[in-house]
Amino acid sequence: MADGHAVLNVTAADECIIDQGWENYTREDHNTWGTLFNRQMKTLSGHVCAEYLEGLRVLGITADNVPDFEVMNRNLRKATGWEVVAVPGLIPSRPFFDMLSNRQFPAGNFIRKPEQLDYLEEPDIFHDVFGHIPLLTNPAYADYMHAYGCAGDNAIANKGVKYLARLNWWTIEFGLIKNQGDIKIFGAGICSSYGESRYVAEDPSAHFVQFDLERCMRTGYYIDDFQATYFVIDSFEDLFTQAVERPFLPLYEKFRSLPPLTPFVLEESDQVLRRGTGGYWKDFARTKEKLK
Ligand code: HBI
Ligand code: FE
Repeated sequence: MADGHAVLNVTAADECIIDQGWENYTREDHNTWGTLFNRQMKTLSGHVCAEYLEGLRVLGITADNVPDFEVMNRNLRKATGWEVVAVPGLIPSRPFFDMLSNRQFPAGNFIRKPEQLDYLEEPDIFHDVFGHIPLLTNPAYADYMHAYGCAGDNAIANKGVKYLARLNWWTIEFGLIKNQGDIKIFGAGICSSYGESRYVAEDPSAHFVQFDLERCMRTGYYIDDFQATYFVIDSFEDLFTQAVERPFLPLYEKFRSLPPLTPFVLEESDQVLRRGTGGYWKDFARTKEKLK
């Protein structure tokens, strides 16, 4: 999740990697992790996909303490060949994509302060690890993340990062998935957010629309509020297939001359799975603001 925040100005991936410094976490840090973990497990219960819960189990991620990457990576590598590497925060797109293409997920090693429980500007270790890492134990999702990273260089060379960032936003960060006939959460930005996970689970305002690659690449977003629409995939296998079966370059060319789509208005072509009430957004003047 990188938008509009200070980003480290290095280029090579290995220059961004730091030691996690697990022994430096204070009791307060471990307590903050535990508070966030317990609160989210309660909020997500019954609403998060089975593959996510399986990932927490496989990696032994619990409320007890901030996960130690060295310990967690032993099981993550065994599951899908991925590993988590510590970075100081947001990194430039090129090293970010390079790391994903090497099956390395860059996770900030800092944790928010107790007074920042509900929202912080920049993704911390709770967002990156509790949000993003469990699903990397799922082979199809792990392959999707790898394919996503591999698309980075070509996107940078062809002014397509905006479209990749949107695909990232509507799937990796805020995606929903069909699970045993129900619609469940898988996006890291929802899993790690108290407010947004409750909004998705309990508030009828948002539309749920069938995932469509072009619709997602063309749909802008606001980085600091809940979504007006969530896109729903059939399965991680289907998401991977859709991401790799079509070359992205022709899409970048096509989109360049088209206006962005908005999550506030349903398109004729949208396969609507749930029409939201729009209640949360009805008084928001910002729906005119520029979308990313
Ligand atoms: N850096 N640490 C980190 N985490 C991200 O999710 C991230 C990033 N840098 C760039 C970036 N994301 C975006 O460019 C992508 O979401 C497209
Ligand atoms: Fe993120």
